[in-house]
Amino acid sequence: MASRDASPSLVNLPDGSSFKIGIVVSEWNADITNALLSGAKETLLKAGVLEDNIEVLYVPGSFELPWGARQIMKPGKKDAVICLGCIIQGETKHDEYIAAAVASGIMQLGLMSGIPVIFGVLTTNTEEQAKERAGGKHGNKGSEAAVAALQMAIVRTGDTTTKKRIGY
Ligand code: DLZ
Repeated sequence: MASRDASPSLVNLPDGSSFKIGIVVSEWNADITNALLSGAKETLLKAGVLEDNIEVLYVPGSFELPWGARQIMKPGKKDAVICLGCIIQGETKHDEYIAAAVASGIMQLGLMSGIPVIFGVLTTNTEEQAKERAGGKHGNKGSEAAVAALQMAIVRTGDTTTKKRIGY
C-alpha cells in the first residue's frame, strides 16, 4: 500500500499557532466526512491553531468542494484550505466524473489563488474502505490533510525556521 515514510501522528507537527485554516466539508456520506472533520480539527488544535482561526463550511456534495473552498478562502484571510469529501463507487461512473472534477478544481484553485488547497477526499470502492480511512485501521485521512495544510502554510510563508513540535 502506498504511504508516506511515517504516519503524521509520528512526524513533527508544525506549529500552527499563527495560521488561519478553512475547512470545507461535503454532506454526502456525512458520517464519514464528519469523522474526517473531527480528525482534521483535532490535529489542527494539537498543532496550536486557535479554535477561532478554524472556519468550517458545509457544501452539499464533493462536486461543490472547489466552489466552497473559493468562497471560504477570501483572499488573504486563510493560510490554507482543506477540502473533505467521500466519493464511493456506485453502479454508474458518477464517482469517476465527480472525483476528476474535484481534483482538477482543487488544483486549479490552489494554483490560481496562491493559497494551498488540500485534497482530503476519499475515493473508495466501498463504504467499508471509507470507514477504514476515517478513523479506522488506515488512520484518519482528515488528520493527514490537516498536516499537509500546515506544511503547505509554512511553505507558503517561506519561513522554514518555523518552530516544530515533537509528536502529539
Ligand atoms: C450525486 C452524487 C453521487 C451519486 N454520489 C456522491 C458521492 O459518492 N459523494 C459525494 O460527495 N457526492 C456525491 N454526489 C453529489 C455530487 O457531489 C453533487 O453534490 C451533486 O451532483 C450536485 O452538484
